Amino acid sequence: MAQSGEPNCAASREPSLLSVNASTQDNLERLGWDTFFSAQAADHPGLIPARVSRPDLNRYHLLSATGPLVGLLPGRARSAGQSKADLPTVGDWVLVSPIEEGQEDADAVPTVLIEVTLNRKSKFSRKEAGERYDEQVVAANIDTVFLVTGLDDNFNVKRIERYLLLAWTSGASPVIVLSKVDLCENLPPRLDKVEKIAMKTPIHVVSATNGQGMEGLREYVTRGKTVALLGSSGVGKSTITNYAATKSKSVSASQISAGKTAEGREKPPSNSFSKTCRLEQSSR
Ligand SMILES: Nc1nc2c(ncn2[C@@H]2O[C@H](COP(=O)(O)OP(=O)(O)OP(=O)(O)O)[C@@H](O)[C@H]2O)c(=O)[nH]1
Ligand SMILES: [Mg+2]
Repeated sequence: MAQSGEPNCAASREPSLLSVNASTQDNLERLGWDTFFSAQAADHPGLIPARVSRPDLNRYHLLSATGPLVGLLPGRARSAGQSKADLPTVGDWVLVSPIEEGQEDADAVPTVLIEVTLNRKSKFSRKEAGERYDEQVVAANIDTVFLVTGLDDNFNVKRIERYLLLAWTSGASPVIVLSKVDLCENLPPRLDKVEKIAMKTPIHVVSATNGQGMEGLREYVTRGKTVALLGSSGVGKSTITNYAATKSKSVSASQISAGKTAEGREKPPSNSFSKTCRLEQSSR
Protein backbone atom coordinates (compact mmCIF):
# COMPACT_ATOMS: atom_id res chain seq x y z
CA MET A 1 0.00 0.00 0.00
CA ALA A 2 1.65 3.18 -1.02
CA GLN A 3 0.47 6.57 -0.20
CA SER A 4 0.51 8.97 -3.04
CA GLY A 5 -1.59 11.76 -4.23
CA GLU A 6 -2.46 11.91 -7.86
CA PRO A 7 -0.04 14.06 -9.77
CA ASN A 8 -1.73 16.73 -11.82
CA CYS A 9 -1.14 14.74 -14.96
CA ALA A 10 -3.01 16.53 -17.68
CA ALA A 11 -2.51 20.02 -16.35
CA SER A 12 1.22 19.84 -15.96
CA ARG A 13 2.28 17.86 -19.00
CA GLU A 14 2.96 21.16 -20.78
CA PRO A 15 5.24 22.74 -21.61
CA SER A 16 7.80 20.05 -20.95
CA LEU A 17 8.50 17.02 -18.84
CA LEU A 18 11.49 18.88 -17.52
CA SER A 19 9.71 21.83 -16.01
CA VAL A 20 10.00 21.81 -12.24
CA ASN A 21 7.84 24.00 -10.06
CA ALA A 22 6.29 23.83 -6.60
CA SER A 23 3.45 21.69 -7.86
CA THR A 24 5.62 19.11 -9.59
CA GLN A 25 7.91 19.01 -6.56
CA ASP A 26 4.87 18.33 -4.39
CA ASN A 27 3.72 15.59 -6.74
CA LEU A 28 7.14 13.96 -6.57
CA GLU A 29 7.16 14.06 -2.79
CA ARG A 30 3.74 12.44 -2.69
CA LEU A 31 5.22 9.61 -4.69
CA GLY A 32 7.98 9.19 -2.10
CA TRP A 33 10.71 11.48 -3.48
CA ASP A 34 12.96 12.86 -0.76
CA THR A 35 16.50 14.08 -0.16
CA PHE A 36 17.87 10.54 -0.33
CA PHE A 37 16.93 10.47 -4.01
CA SER A 38 17.29 14.15 -4.89
CA ALA A 39 20.91 14.07 -3.67
CA GLN A 40 21.63 11.28 -6.16
CA ALA A 41 19.72 13.00 -8.95
CA ALA A 42 21.84 16.13 -8.50
CA ASP A 43 24.64 14.27 -10.30
CA HIS A 44 22.42 13.90 -13.38
CA PRO A 45 21.09 17.34 -14.29
CA GLY A 46 18.48 17.41 -17.04
CA LEU A 47 17.04 13.98 -16.34
CA ILE A 48 13.50 13.50 -15.04
CA PRO A 49 12.70 11.49 -11.91
CA ALA A 50 9.98 8.83 -12.10
CA ARG A 51 8.96 5.85 -9.99
CA VAL A 52 8.40 2.37 -11.32
CA SER A 53 4.79 1.33 -10.72
CA ARG A 54 4.88 -1.86 -12.76
CA PRO A 55 7.57 -3.61 -14.74
CA ASP A 56 6.29 -5.23 -17.93
CA LEU A 57 8.05 -7.56 -20.30
CA ASN A 58 9.99 -4.95 -22.24
CA ARG A 59 8.88 -1.73 -20.66
CA TYR A 60 8.21 -0.08 -17.36
CA HIS A 61 5.09 1.74 -16.24
CA LEU A 62 6.29 4.85 -14.43
CA LEU A 63 4.76 7.63 -12.36
CA SER A 64 6.27 11.08 -12.66
CA ALA A 65 5.43 14.52 -11.35
CA THR A 66 3.61 15.20 -14.60
CA GLY A 67 1.73 11.92 -14.85
CA PRO A 68 2.27 8.39 -16.09
CA LEU A 69 5.13 7.54 -18.44
CA VAL A 70 6.23 4.42 -20.25
CA GLY A 71 9.92 3.73 -19.75
CA LEU A 72 12.18 1.77 -22.06
CA LEU A 73 15.44 0.35 -20.84
CA PRO A 74 18.30 0.70 -23.32
CA GLY A 75 19.91 -2.59 -24.33
CA ARG A 76 23.20 -1.36 -22.93
CA ALA A 77 21.63 -1.17 -19.45
CA ARG A 78 20.47 -4.76 -19.65
CA SER A 79 23.83 -6.04 -20.78
CA ALA A 80 25.69 -3.84 -18.28
CA GLY A 81 23.58 -5.23 -15.46
CA GLN A 82 25.72 -7.87 -13.79
CA SER A 83 22.75 -9.20 -11.92
CA LYS A 84 18.99 -9.06 -12.22
CA ALA A 85 19.17 -7.09 -9.00
CA ASP A 86 20.51 -4.16 -11.02
CA LEU A 87 17.41 -3.93 -13.19
CA PRO A 88 14.65 -1.53 -12.14
CA THR A 89 11.82 -3.10 -10.18
CA VAL A 90 8.56 -1.93 -8.69
CA GLY A 91 9.16 0.95 -6.31
CA ASP A 92 12.47 1.98 -7.85
CA TRP A 93 13.20 5.59 -8.64
CA VAL A 94 14.70 6.07 -12.09
CA LEU A 95 15.92 9.08 -14.05
CA VAL A 96 14.61 9.29 -17.59
CA SER A 97 15.03 11.36 -20.72
CA PRO A 98 12.24 12.09 -23.19
CA ILE A 99 12.05 10.31 -26.53
CA GLU A 100 10.91 12.90 -29.00
CA GLU A 101 10.30 10.78 -32.08
CA GLY A 102 7.27 8.70 -32.92
CA GLN A 103 4.87 10.25 -30.46
CA GLU A 104 2.34 11.79 -32.80
CA ASP A 105 -0.62 11.05 -30.55
CA ALA A 106 -0.73 13.93 -28.05
CA ASP A 107 -2.96 11.92 -25.69
CA ALA A 108 -0.68 8.89 -25.60
CA VAL A 109 1.34 8.24 -22.45
CA PRO A 110 4.80 9.68 -23.22
CA THR A 111 7.56 7.16 -23.80
CA VAL A 112 10.89 7.85 -22.13
CA LEU A 113 14.31 6.27 -21.90
CA ILE A 114 15.43 5.01 -18.49
CA GLU A 115 18.96 6.35 -18.04
CA VAL A 116 19.70 5.75 -14.35
CA THR A 117 18.28 3.65 -11.53
CA LEU A 118 18.86 5.40 -8.21
CA ASN A 119 20.24 3.59 -5.18
CA ARG A 120 17.56 1.97 -3.04
CA LYS A 121 16.59 2.74 0.52
CA SER A 122 15.24 -0.73 1.05
CA LYS A 123 14.64 -3.84 -1.01
CA PHE A 124 12.90 -7.18 -0.89
CA SER A 125 14.86 -9.83 -2.75
CA ARG A 126 14.74 -13.44 -3.64
CA LYS A 127 17.55 -15.67 -4.71
CA GLU A 128 17.07 -17.26 -8.08
CA ALA A 129 18.50 -20.70 -8.60
CA GLY A 130 20.32 -21.05 -11.88
CA GLU A 131 23.86 -21.67 -13.00
CA ARG A 132 24.67 -19.39 -10.09
CA TYR A 133 22.51 -17.87 -7.42
CA ASP A 134 21.27 -14.54 -8.67
CA GLU A 135 19.47 -11.94 -6.64
CA GLN A 136 16.19 -10.64 -7.95
CA VAL A 137 14.73 -7.58 -6.26
CA VAL A 138 10.95 -7.85 -6.13
CA ALA A 139 10.14 -4.51 -4.47
CA ALA A 140 12.22 -1.44 -3.67
CA ASN A 141 12.04 1.65 -1.50
CA ILE A 142 9.35 0.35 0.83
CA ASP A 143 9.09 2.38 4.05
CA THR A 144 6.77 0.12 6.01
CA VAL A 145 5.83 -3.49 5.43
CA PHE A 146 2.66 -4.94 6.90
CA LEU A 147 3.36 -8.58 7.79
CA VAL A 148 -0.15 -9.96 7.49
CA THR A 149 -1.16 -13.22 9.16
CA GLY A 150 -4.72 -14.45 9.62
CA LEU A 151 -6.02 -15.18 13.10
CA ASP A 152 -8.01 -18.04 11.57
CA ASP A 153 -6.42 -21.32 10.47
CA ASN A 154 -3.66 -19.36 8.77
CA PHE A 155 -2.14 -18.44 12.15
CA ASN A 156 1.50 -19.52 12.41
CA VAL A 157 4.00 -17.86 14.74
CA LYS A 158 7.04 -19.37 13.02
CA ARG A 159 5.93 -17.77 9.79
CA ILE A 160 5.65 -14.39 11.47
CA GLU A 161 9.21 -14.84 12.73
CA ARG A 162 10.38 -15.56 9.18
CA TYR A 163 8.58 -12.48 7.90
CA LEU A 164 10.20 -10.37 10.60
CA LEU A 165 13.64 -11.56 9.55
CA LEU A 166 12.85 -10.79 5.92
CA ALA A 167 11.63 -7.31 6.83
CA TRP A 168 14.62 -6.49 9.02
CA THR A 169 16.93 -7.62 6.22
CA SER A 170 15.06 -5.47 3.71
CA GLY A 171 15.54 -2.15 5.45
CA ALA A 172 11.79 -1.49 5.64
CA SER A 173 10.08 -1.09 9.03
CA PRO A 174 7.87 -4.06 9.88
CA VAL A 175 4.39 -3.89 11.36
CA ILE A 176 2.69 -7.13 12.38
CA VAL A 177 -0.93 -7.22 11.23
CA LEU A 178 -3.09 -10.02 12.63
CA SER A 179 -6.10 -10.11 10.35
CA LYS A 180 -9.55 -11.70 10.47
CA VAL A 181 -9.97 -11.24 14.22
CA ASP A 182 -13.71 -11.66 13.62
CA LEU A 183 -12.96 -15.34 12.92
CA CYS A 184 -10.85 -15.84 16.04
CA GLU A 185 -12.59 -17.27 19.09
CA ASN A 186 -9.70 -17.11 21.51
CA LEU A 187 -7.46 -14.14 20.79
CA PRO A 188 -5.39 -13.74 24.03
CA PRO A 189 -3.18 -16.88 23.72
CA ARG A 190 -2.43 -16.16 20.07
CA LEU A 191 -1.64 -12.54 20.78
CA ASP A 192 0.56 -13.59 23.66
CA LYS A 193 2.62 -15.85 21.36
CA VAL A 194 3.10 -13.05 18.85
CA GLU A 195 4.08 -10.52 21.51
CA LYS A 196 6.83 -12.89 22.67
CA ILE A 197 8.56 -12.89 19.28
CA ALA A 198 7.71 -9.35 18.14
CA MET A 199 10.76 -7.63 19.67
CA LYS A 200 8.85 -4.36 20.02
CA THR A 201 7.50 -4.50 16.47
CA PRO A 202 4.06 -2.84 16.49
CA ILE A 203 1.19 -5.35 16.44
CA HIS A 204 -2.25 -4.53 15.06
CA VAL A 205 -5.24 -6.83 15.45
CA VAL A 206 -7.73 -6.09 12.70
CA SER A 207 -10.79 -7.19 10.83
CA ALA A 208 -11.36 -5.73 7.41
CA THR A 209 -14.84 -7.22 7.53
CA ASN A 210 -16.13 -5.26 10.52
CA GLY A 211 -13.48 -2.52 10.57
CA GLN A 212 -12.02 -3.45 13.97
CA GLY A 213 -8.51 -2.03 14.38
CA MET A 214 -8.33 -0.78 10.82
CA GLU A 215 -8.01 2.87 11.79
CA GLY A 216 -4.73 2.04 13.52
CA LEU A 217 -3.16 1.13 10.17
CA ARG A 218 -3.83 4.58 8.80
CA GLU A 219 -0.96 6.14 10.76
CA TYR A 220 1.50 4.35 8.46
CA VAL A 221 -0.21 5.47 5.27
CA THR A 222 0.94 9.04 5.21
CA ARG A 223 2.13 11.46 2.57
CA GLY A 224 5.08 10.13 0.59
CA LYS A 225 5.34 6.90 2.55
CA THR A 226 5.27 3.58 0.75
CA VAL A 227 3.66 0.63 2.46
CA ALA A 228 3.81 -2.95 1.19
CA LEU A 229 1.82 -5.93 2.41
CA LEU A 230 3.47 -9.31 2.83
CA GLY A 231 1.45 -12.38 3.65
CA SER A 232 0.29 -15.70 2.33
CA SER A 233 -2.53 -15.91 -0.15
CA GLY A 234 -5.97 -15.25 1.30
CA VAL A 235 -4.94 -13.50 4.53
CA GLY A 236 -6.70 -10.32 3.43
CA LYS A 237 -4.01 -8.11 1.89
CA SER A 238 -6.22 -6.87 -0.93
CA THR A 239 -9.16 -6.42 1.41
CA ILE A 240 -7.06 -4.34 3.80
CA THR A 241 -5.71 -2.27 0.91
CA ASN A 242 -9.16 -1.69 -0.53
CA TYR A 243 -10.55 -0.80 2.87
CA ALA A 244 -7.83 1.75 3.47
CA ALA A 245 -8.20 3.12 -0.05
CA THR A 246 -11.95 3.53 0.35
CA LYS A 247 -11.62 5.20 3.70
CA SER A 248 -8.79 7.56 2.93
CA LYS A 249 -8.92 7.85 -0.87
CA SER A 250 -5.18 8.32 -0.60
CA VAL A 251 -3.67 4.90 -0.77
CA SER A 252 -2.69 2.52 -3.46
CA ALA A 253 -1.52 -1.02 -3.49
CA SER A 254 1.80 -2.69 -3.36
CA GLN A 255 1.03 -6.24 -2.48
CA ILE A 256 3.58 -8.94 -1.96
CA SER A 257 1.90 -12.32 -1.88
CA ALA A 258 3.84 -15.10 -0.30
CA GLY A 259 2.69 -18.27 -1.94
CA LYS A 260 2.85 -21.89 -0.93
CA THR A 261 5.04 -24.58 -2.39
CA ALA A 262 3.47 -27.75 -3.71
CA GLU A 263 4.25 -29.31 -0.34
CA GLY A 264 2.31 -26.57 1.41
CA ARG A 265 5.37 -24.80 2.75
CA GLU A 266 5.58 -21.03 2.68
CA LYS A 267 7.49 -19.72 -0.32
CA PRO A 268 9.83 -16.76 -0.04
CA PRO A 269 9.18 -13.78 -2.31
CA SER A 270 9.12 -15.25 -5.76
CA ASN A 271 9.08 -14.24 -9.35
CA SER A 272 5.33 -13.97 -9.29
CA PHE A 273 5.63 -11.29 -6.65
CA SER A 274 6.90 -8.79 -9.11
CA LYS A 275 3.89 -9.48 -11.27
CA THR A 276 1.41 -8.97 -8.46
CA CYS A 277 3.33 -6.11 -6.92
CA ARG A 278 1.76 -2.88 -7.88
CA LEU A 279 2.54 0.63 -6.90
CA GLU A 280 -0.28 2.63 -8.24
CA GLN A 281 -1.22 6.23 -8.01
CA SER A 282 -4.68 7.02 -6.85
CA SER A 283 -6.62 10.15 -6.14
CA ARG A 284 -6.66 11.84 -2.79
N1 LIG B 1 -13.95 -12.93 7.93
C1 LIG B 1 -13.05 -12.16 7.34
N2 LIG B 1 -12.75 -12.38 6.04
C2 LIG B 1 -11.83 -11.58 5.46
C3 LIG B 1 -11.18 -10.54 6.16
N3 LIG B 1 -10.31 -9.95 5.31
C4 LIG B 1 -10.43 -10.59 4.15
N4 LIG B 1 -11.34 -11.56 4.22
C5 LIG B 1 -11.75 -12.50 3.15
O1 LIG B 1 -10.66 -13.36 2.87
C6 LIG B 1 -10.61 -13.68 1.48
C7 LIG B 1 -9.23 -13.38 0.91
O2 LIG B 1 -8.99 -11.99 1.03
P1 LIG B 1 -7.98 -11.23 0.07
O3 LIG B 1 -7.95 -9.79 0.50
O4 LIG B 1 -8.32 -11.49 -1.36
O5 LIG B 1 -6.62 -11.96 0.40
P2 LIG B 1 -5.17 -11.66 -0.23
O6 LIG B 1 -4.22 -11.72 0.91
O7 LIG B 1 -5.17 -10.40 -1.02
O8 LIG B 1 -4.96 -12.93 -1.16
P3 LIG B 1 -4.01 -13.06 -2.46
O9 LIG B 1 -4.30 -11.89 -3.36
O10 LIG B 1 -4.39 -14.37 -3.03
O11 LIG B 1 -2.60 -13.06 -1.97
C8 LIG B 1 -11.74 -12.86 0.84
O12 LIG B 1 -12.85 -13.70 0.67
C9 LIG B 1 -12.03 -11.78 1.85
O13 LIG B 1 -13.36 -11.32 1.80
C10 LIG B 1 -11.51 -10.32 7.55
O14 LIG B 1 -11.00 -9.46 8.24
N5 LIG B 1 -12.45 -11.19 8.06
MG1 LIG C 1 -4.76 -10.04 -3.07
